[in-house]
Amino acid sequence: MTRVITVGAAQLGPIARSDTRKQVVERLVAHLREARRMGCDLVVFPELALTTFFPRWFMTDQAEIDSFFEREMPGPATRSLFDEAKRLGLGFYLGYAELTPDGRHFNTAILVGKDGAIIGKYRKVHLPGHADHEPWRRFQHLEKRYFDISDTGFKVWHGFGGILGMAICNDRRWPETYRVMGLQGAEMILLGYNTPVHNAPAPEHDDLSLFHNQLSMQAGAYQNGCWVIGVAKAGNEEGVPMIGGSQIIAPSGVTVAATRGDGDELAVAACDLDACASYKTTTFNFAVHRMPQHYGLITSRKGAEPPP
Ligand code: CDV
Repeated sequence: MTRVITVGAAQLGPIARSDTRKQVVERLVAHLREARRMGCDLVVFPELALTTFFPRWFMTDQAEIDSFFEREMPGPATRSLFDEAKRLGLGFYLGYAELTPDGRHFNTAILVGKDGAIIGKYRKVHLPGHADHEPWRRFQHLEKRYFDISDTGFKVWHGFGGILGMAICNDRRWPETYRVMGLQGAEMILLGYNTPVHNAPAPEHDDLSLFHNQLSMQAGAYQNGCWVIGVAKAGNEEGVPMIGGSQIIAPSGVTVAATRGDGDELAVAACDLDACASYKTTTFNFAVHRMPQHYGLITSRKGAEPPP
C-alpha cells in the first residue's frame, strides 16, 4: 500500500480585525476547493486562522478578548468548513483560539480526518511574547497574557496512513518540539504560524526572519526523519508585516514546495511517508544511536547556568 499523503500548505494573507468569521471561512473553503483540484488529501491552515492575530493589541475587556475565541469546534461559524472538507474528502489542520467550557484559553490546533471527525487536538506549549502592556513596542505580542500554557504536550496520532503530530508557531524554533514527537514515531509534523517580520526585543533579527523560519523547520525535519509542513498567515495585517515562507519539507531537510508571495496561496506536494525510513533507520535511528543518559539537563534544567 502506498503511503503518499498529498498535502496542501494553505497560506493565508492578512485577516483584518473587521473581517467576520464568515468571510474568513469562505477563504478557507476556497483553499479546500483548490486543494481538491490539486489532488490533496490534507490541507494545513495557519495558526489562529479564523481571526486577525489579536495578541498584537493590549485589551482589558474580557468580552472583547473572548470575541476572538471559539467556544465549540465545529461551531456555527465553522460548520461549513467541516461540511465542505468532508464533501470533498479532505482532512485538515486548523489553528484557532479555544475557550473551554471551564473558562480556559488556549492557542489550539486540531487535525480533522477526511470523514470530518477530529483526530487530535494540540494546545500550544511555547507561548512567546509578554503578559503586560509594553507600550515601547511598535505592536504588542501578548500571547502570555491571553493564553494558558498547554495541557496536552506534544502527542502524535494515527491518520492518513501514517503517524502525524502538530505544533504551533513558536514551537517550531525549539528542537524539543520535534524530538518529543520524533520519539513517538512522527512521520509528519503540521504547524501553522503568525510571525511578524519585526522582532521588537531583537530588531537585528528582522532581516533573518525567513531564514530562521526555514532553518528551524528544515533542521526539525532532517533530525527526526519526518516531513514538516509549515504554513503562514502572511502579509501586512493591520499595519504589521508578517512573513510568508510556507513550505513542505522532506525528511531529507529539503524544501520540496513553497509559497512565493504573502497572500492566500496553496503549495502542494506528494509526501511519501516511506521516505522517512532512510533517516529513521540510519543516521537518526534513535534506538541505536541516542544517548539519553547524557541528556538529563534537557528536562531537569530550564535556563542556562554557566559553571561557577
Ligand atoms: N505566533 C508566534 O508564536 N510568533 C512568534 C514570534 C513572536 C516570534 C514566532 O516564533 O514566530
